[in-house]
Amino acid sequence: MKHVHVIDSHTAGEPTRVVMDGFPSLPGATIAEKRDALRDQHDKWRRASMLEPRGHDVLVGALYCEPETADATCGVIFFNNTGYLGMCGHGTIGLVASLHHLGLMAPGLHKIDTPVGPVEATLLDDGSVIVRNVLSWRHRKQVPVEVPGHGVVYGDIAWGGNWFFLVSEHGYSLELDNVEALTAFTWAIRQALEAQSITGADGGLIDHIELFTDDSVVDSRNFVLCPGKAYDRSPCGTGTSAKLACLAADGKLEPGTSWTQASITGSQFEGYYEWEGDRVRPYIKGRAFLSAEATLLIDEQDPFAWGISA
Ligand code: PYC
Repeated sequence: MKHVHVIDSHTAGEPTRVVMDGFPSLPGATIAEKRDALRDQHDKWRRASMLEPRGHDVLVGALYCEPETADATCGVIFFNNTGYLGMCGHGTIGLVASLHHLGLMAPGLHKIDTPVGPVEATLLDDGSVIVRNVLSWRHRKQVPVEVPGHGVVYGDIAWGGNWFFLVSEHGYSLELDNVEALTAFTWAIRQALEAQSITGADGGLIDHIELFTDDSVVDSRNFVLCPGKAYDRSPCGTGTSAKLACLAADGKLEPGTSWTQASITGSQFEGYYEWEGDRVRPYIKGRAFLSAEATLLIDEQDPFAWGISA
């Protein structure tokens, strides 16, 4: 029997499963190299902990790692039901809450190494966390994509730690009772982008689609389709970072000014940014709550020991 020690939490409704130990040790001097080793040599461990019967489509995993740099508290590799994420805002907040629960992280500022560069997380006394994300920017503005069954859709392509296609003109109601139609629409956009070879910089796969609408209470409400076709229950930390980059590029939000982003579930993140050259440094504030501390058991004789996959 194999044992994997995990801490589950949710950040603004979006779940994170932090893997503390039980995965094989990974070769590599950097977190990106360790991520590659996990993906190329040990991917079944991701599948076992993310897919049914132990996981589900909405879950994001966070493998707790030794830091890559001397002054970091730890490193982390994010993954989900289909593969690997560069950065994950809600997952970083969940990681911090989990490490605090285990007595491994005190309130204050912590550097965390990720495959796409270091981020910083400040754990506040009230349990909320401010993530200083990787540098973010808008790569292209109002890019047309022909979406079969929907016509031409225009969106900005921006980096916030993952690649996003951000659409404001879409005619859909961003309400929870409309999730099925929103999922079908955003999945069609995602497929059309791929089919038409519309990418982020250096051919980066655009694997997150984000729709926006006005919100009656806060600055904006979004619907975010994640790579595995589940929608983000939180406002998405990297997606909010990409949004801040677009607002900054359009001159619609001054540096240091607070932006409150609501999700389709009504949960919220607060964000602001600073310019660093021609890119923006996003700051995202949110809070995670713990939901389980558990040991996953993997019995090699179980036909679904390594998850149910197509
Ligand atoms: O919060 O950055 C985020 C995120 C990415 C995918 C799901 N959540």
